[in-house]
Amino acid sequence: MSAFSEVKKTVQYEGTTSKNPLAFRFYNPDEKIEGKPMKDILRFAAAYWHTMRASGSDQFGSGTMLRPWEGKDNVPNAQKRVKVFFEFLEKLQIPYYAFHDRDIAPEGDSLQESNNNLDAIVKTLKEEQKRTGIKLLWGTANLFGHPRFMHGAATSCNADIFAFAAAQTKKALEITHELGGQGYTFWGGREGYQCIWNTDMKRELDHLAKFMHMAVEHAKKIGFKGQFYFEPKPKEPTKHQYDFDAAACINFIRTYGLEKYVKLNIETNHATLASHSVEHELDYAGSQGFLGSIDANTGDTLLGWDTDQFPTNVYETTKIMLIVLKYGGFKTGGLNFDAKVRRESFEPIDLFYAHIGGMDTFALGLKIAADIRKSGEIAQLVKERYNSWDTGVGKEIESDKHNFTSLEKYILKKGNPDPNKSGRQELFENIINRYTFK
Ligand code: XLS
Ligand code: NI
Ligand code: NI
Repeated sequence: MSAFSEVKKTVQYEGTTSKNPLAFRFYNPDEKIEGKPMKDILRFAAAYWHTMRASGSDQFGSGTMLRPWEGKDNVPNAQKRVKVFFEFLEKLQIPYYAFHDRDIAPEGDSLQESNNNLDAIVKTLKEEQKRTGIKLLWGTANLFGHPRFMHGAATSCNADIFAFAAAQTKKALEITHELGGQGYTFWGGREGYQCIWNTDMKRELDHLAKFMHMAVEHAKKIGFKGQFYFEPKPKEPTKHQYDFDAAACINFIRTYGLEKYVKLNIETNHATLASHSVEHELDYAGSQGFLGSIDANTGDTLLGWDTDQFPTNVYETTKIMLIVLKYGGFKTGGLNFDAKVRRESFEPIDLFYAHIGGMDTFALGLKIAADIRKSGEIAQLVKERYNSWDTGVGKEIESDKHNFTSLEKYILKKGNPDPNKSGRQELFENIINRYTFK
């Protein structure tokens, strides 16, 4: 039985002249870019929570999605859903997926019951992974949906909630490990606050760190060698989230001695909510050695919340791929489509169009990025901009041969420095356009 009978065969690369809406025009999985198959650079993943569980509801109305395979919210239906998901992944040639514990299996009346439900679903996931070769990019726990987490999970004012979250995360780590997951993600959920009057911030931050250390310790205990990620997001659902942006997360990770274990999972829409661009967040994380994985989506410039749309902006994917390549590519991470179709795009086929668009936009961005890197034109201009650091006093400063006194002496002797060079921003932009529109 097929859930997507409209999609007769696996979506294939047909090249730029194709008008087939169920074909890739740029994503050619085995085509080599910089000596590596495209699929191994991009490492696409689909998000279980959006692709299988997003209902299309918003603050003003209930769900709209037409999902003929859905039935009661029970284990047999959840098992059926897993099979539908894998049919979807296979038909799109998506090699990885990511999930929250509560997306894949229904929450029971007790933790024990929830864990039993998870075990049943993990069995099916394992079978499907084996059948298809599709892998788990990362797992995570939903520590925000249930009312018990209204004050947060690891940062709750209630110690029992911390304990519950720890127990839930223990299981989520164990199933991620059992499924061969390559990573485990922490996203703040409700780890933040609304009102400073009732909040002991220092205590909450200490607790969050304690929680992550417990996760690291448990991972060691069970032999989980995957990468931990911390996912920055500035607001939503709380007003002040502790994982505001890359800089705040890295500061937290270092302050609490987690730098050996935790890298970042950067999401485009979260970057823009923090008034950054995703390229800023990625380059910052990369420069500090914390670039782990990417939640690939995009926001809407006119809407100030996490709209989680599919990426369609080639400039953006070019910038992203330039930075990913600059820092040596993904190790355990990948491009996880943390994105959902619009409320109005309610038919199953829209899930295909959405992912095809996202995959093609990234494949094209990758190709352009590789062209830009190959010619070295931009790199050369950047190098020239900084060439005062390659010789003379610049080189000496970089090699620690100076201090304030010696630099005072140098500049008193030299006199006023020569005028600066032009930044040539417009020229850079024109060159990028030349590579983008050929
Ligand atoms: C929500 C986050 C979430 C994480 C996983 O805004 O993006 O989906 O990626 O918990
Ligand atoms: Ni995300
Ligand atoms: Ni998000």
